[in-house]
Amino acid sequence: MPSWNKIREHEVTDERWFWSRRSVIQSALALGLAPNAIAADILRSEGGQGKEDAPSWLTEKIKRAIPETDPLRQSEEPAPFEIVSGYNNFYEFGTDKRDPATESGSFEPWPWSIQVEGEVEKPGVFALEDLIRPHQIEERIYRLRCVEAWSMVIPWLGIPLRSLIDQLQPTSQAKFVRFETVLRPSEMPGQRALFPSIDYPYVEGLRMDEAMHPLTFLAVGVYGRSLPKQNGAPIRLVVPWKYGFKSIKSIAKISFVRDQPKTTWELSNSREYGFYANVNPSVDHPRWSQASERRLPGGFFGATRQPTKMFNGYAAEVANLYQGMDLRKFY
Ligand SMILES: Nc1nc2c(c(=O)[nH]1)N[C@H]1C(S)=C(S)[C@@H](COP(=O)(O)O)O[C@H]1N2
Ligand SMILES: [Mo]
Repeated sequence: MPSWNKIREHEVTDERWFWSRRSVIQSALALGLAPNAIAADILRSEGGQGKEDAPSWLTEKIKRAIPETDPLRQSEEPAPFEIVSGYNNFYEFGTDKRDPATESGSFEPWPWSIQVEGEVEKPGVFALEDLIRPHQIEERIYRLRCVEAWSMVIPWLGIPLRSLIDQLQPTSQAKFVRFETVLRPSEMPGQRALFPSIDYPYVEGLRMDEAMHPLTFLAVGVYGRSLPKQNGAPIRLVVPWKYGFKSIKSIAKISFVRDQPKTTWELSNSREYGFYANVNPSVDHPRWSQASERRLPGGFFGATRQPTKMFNGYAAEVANLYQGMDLRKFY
């Protein structure tokens, strides 16, 4: 299939760019240093790209985060910080994997507020601090599987979405949660594009039971620090059993709604991208197979291809959410 090859070539080029630019990491990996040590090194050398912008209430809270408690997840090897923050999809800053890191300089995530509306007891505009401060920050080491058939392991910091939903108290009429990314064309070059590949603001959504699932996470940090802009500063969703596009970045609005929201990728091409977007090796994308994935960063000879697991390996936790549903129809 021609487009599959095209995507692979494109991504291989990206990887080569990484490895040439980042000899530091290469040698660190060769020496067998832990990813955390590598991340610390990069933070020292780069000043952390926006790290200083995060207010102290958050950086202090992040320091007190509970480390990942699940032994299975602890045993997963996260991608180095440089890959996590240098190989991104964030179309608001451009469509190349490097763009989110290099084109997000004008984006100012602080101060941040979120509008909460719809079927909820506590609507209003909240300072991010009022939504995060009441909750304990924890670490979650999750696999992220992009619909483009690459994946990486990322050590997020944040709170279960469920904790925030409990705080906001949706009414019994709320059946779905709808999320919207900030719309700031003056700070986001991708939103100024003459012929944008998707419509803005970026919209995502979850069924209420998916939103309340204990794995569903709101990240405010990664690798022991606040979120870099390219990863969705200051707050983004992480739904580890769904394709990465569900994990919406830089959330500015949360709506509790009765009807299933229309989401960005669905609107752009509903034949290729569905609302559910559960990782599923037996339901192929119309233009490529989803049976396997390239795990980044891989070794010197490129990323290793490995079989994709049902629900991205989280089937034991989430399969019951979809009992009786035809996952070919509800892709
Ligand atoms: N607002 C917004 N959120 C987004 C995207 C985007 O383009 N815009 N890309 C999605 C896709 S396709 C993926 S794979 C993940 C990537 O997250 P990461 O760059 O932090 O690894 O973010 C998702 N969230
Ligand atoms: Mo993705």
